[in-house]
Amino acid sequence: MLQATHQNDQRTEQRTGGRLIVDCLLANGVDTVFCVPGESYLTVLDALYDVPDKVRIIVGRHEASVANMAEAYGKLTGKPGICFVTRGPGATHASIAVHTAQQDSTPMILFIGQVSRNQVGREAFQELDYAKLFGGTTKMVAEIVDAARVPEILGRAFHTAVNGRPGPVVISLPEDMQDDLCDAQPTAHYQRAATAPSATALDTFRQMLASAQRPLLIVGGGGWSQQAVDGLRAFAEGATLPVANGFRRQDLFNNTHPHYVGDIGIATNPALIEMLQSADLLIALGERLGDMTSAGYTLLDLPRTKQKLVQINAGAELLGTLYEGDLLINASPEGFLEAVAELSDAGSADRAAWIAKGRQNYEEFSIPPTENHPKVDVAAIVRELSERLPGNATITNGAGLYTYFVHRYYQYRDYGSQLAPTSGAMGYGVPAAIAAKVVHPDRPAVCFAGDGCFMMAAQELATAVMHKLPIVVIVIDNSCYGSIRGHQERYYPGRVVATDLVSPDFVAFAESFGAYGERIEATENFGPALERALASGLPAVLTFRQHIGEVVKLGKPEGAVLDEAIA
Ligand SMILES: Cc1ncc(C[n+]2csc(CCOP(=O)(O)OP(=O)(O)O)c2C)c(N)n1
Repeated sequence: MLQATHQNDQRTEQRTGGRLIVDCLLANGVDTVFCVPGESYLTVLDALYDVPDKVRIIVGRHEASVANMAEAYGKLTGKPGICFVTRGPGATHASIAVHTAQQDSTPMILFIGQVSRNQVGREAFQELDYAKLFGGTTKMVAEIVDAARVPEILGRAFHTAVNGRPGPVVISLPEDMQDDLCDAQPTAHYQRAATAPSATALDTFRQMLASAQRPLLIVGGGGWSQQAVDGLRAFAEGATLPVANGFRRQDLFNNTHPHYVGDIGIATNPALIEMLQSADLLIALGERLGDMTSAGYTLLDLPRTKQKLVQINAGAELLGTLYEGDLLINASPEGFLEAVAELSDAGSADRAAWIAKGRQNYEEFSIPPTENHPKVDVAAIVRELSERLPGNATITNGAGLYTYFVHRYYQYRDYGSQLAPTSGAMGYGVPAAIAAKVVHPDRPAVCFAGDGCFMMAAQELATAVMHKLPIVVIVIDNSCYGSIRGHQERYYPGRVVATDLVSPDFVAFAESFGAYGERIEATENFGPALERALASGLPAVLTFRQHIGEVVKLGKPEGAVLDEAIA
């Protein structure tokens, strides 16, 4: 390892590569970074030391978590989430979030310390080839071997992360490069390249819209913004369209709006599937209609759907490449919705009835069952939470059977009210809630987690306590990896293996971090417990038991919940 020799050379106004990296971050509007420190990027850390009022550092306990935080930050703000980790072990830990950023189309830049340039290729201590490691999960990987090229490469990183289909970028920072002095100046702030439909495409779209009797607008993907979400609402109202949200993109259209007909993801409402299949026009805006939004590519015919299909995506590589589509439009949600703002079709009586039927089906489906309640009823708790929290609260989750209840019974209202990985990554919810609290300190951030999911990121309670970020975590404790257990019940009855768990006492566990903890013994105790948790001003864990019988029931064929993979 090299000895750090320089700060900056004041006489020549030269800067070290490390300082130039931080100056470029500042020039690109970065005010928050997530990290676990490492000796491979000490010079960058030292440059951050000088800008405490400009850059907030959220230091966490595991690279998977801080990288998930950065990913969630990118999802919430549309700005690249910035994460710093150390070489090999840090990078491999962080890789889960890079994969999520890819699947979720989230702008993110992961910076990784690297061995010195003169050691590359020797399998030096913790050395890794990041181009190979991240080649399949990123939009760009670069190693900066010349400090003078920091501005150029960071400029490319920011533009690559946000433009086209947003996604992750990895930048490797050889340790000695960070100490080199150079004359280069930081780049200007990155720009978003505007994308919009052509006049011809708009014309065709208008005609298709006008002749559709049973259209369905399906929204999803990345690159959304408040402006786009406002535009979506105006468009759906003006053009008389029902709106369905893709898997884990339920916050793009207010679930209480009369045009909202539900989400297509895990255990989709059969009536919505019927609506999808009997539609005569599908408009997929940002949504790539992938594995989870098509029930494993079974809901729509491949490659040609029997419904007319309009695909709108910022990523040209997603157009016509899975489904052929009748009209392909290369535009971001914002660019498309701006262009169609004036385009309205009053709609026929038939279309209003089509929407009303879809809405009624959604409403019936999203009301928790009124009988056969367990003592603590997850569905009722989710619905109560939905009713108690303001629309701008952020609800987060990872993967597990429990997410079925959250997605079905919570009514997401405002943009940014859902942070959930379409990659199906466990351990996402806690760091995502922390990121939500960082971005919106004045809004509640509530994480749902199974006992399995929680324990993949539970150490970040310490991060929440240290940074005074009062998230609420609701742990559904069923002493098993429930979703996998459910699959076993269904496909390998009587052969339960490797899915039982023995978890700690979650209340005592929370308290040991200095967080608030409370156990809920009956459904009706949930509301007051939530109020106490929120009033405590501390990070909080509320937990309750879910009987194994519930899990088994949901796994059985007649339970129907596990018809599709629970991710
Ligand atoms: C990182 C990761 N590891 C493993 C899986 C596979 N997996 C999906 S759900 C699940 C079980 C989740 O258990 P828990 O969090 O307790 O929730 P439950 O299913 O019991 O509601 C597992 C192991 C995954 N999706 N992500």
